[in-house]
Amino acid sequence: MRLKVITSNPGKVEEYRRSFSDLGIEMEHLRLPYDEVQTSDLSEVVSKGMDEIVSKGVRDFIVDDSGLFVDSLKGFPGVWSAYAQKTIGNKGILKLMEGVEDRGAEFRCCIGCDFAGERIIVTGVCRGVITCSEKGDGGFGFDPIFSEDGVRTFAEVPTAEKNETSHRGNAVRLLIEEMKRRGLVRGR
Ligand code: ITT
Repeated sequence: MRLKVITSNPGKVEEYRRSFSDLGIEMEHLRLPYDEVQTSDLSEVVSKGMDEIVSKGVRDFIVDDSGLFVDSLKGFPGVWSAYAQKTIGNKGILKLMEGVEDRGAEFRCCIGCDFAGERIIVTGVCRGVITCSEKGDGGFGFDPIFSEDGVRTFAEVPTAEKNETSHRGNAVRLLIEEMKRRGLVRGR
């Protein structure tokens, strides 16, 4: 069994490969641009994106829209995470948080999966804190400034360990549960 991961982000593909390897599902990276509608709802972005991809005749795929929501910044950068990452970057987020005591934040990941003609959309969340400096050189995006356990950032832990608690790992677990419930993959 094979699923295409439609993204411009190779870091996401690596995480999906790890998560799905136990189920014997192969992940193939496909760069296929699709419109990301402007909305405050990640699942709406995913759902509209899936319609567009299916209309191009592509099936059996995963799309993923994610974001970092910082409590003290009223949820910014949230749905503007990709833009914020490209413009102000991690240093810019740290600058906005200088002297801020409340470091709480959460990552959210919405996965849309088209498989065997069925559509599943799930969202995973991971709560943590924004660190005071960048740490680690693994992972991607906001990983060097986000810590789930308050000790190490996601850029300091191996991918398999990040998947155990991350927003994407949690979304994948929900997805696999639903795929099993619908009989799309085998397992209890
Ligand atoms: P695609 O839309 O092409 O899949 P993208 O990197 O633009 O790739 P998103 O819009 O979903 O992906 O992500 C918004 C931003 O959040 C982007 O800058 C990512 O690098 C970042 N991001 C997403 N998941 C992350 C994670 O697990 N760790 C750190 N940063 C993450």
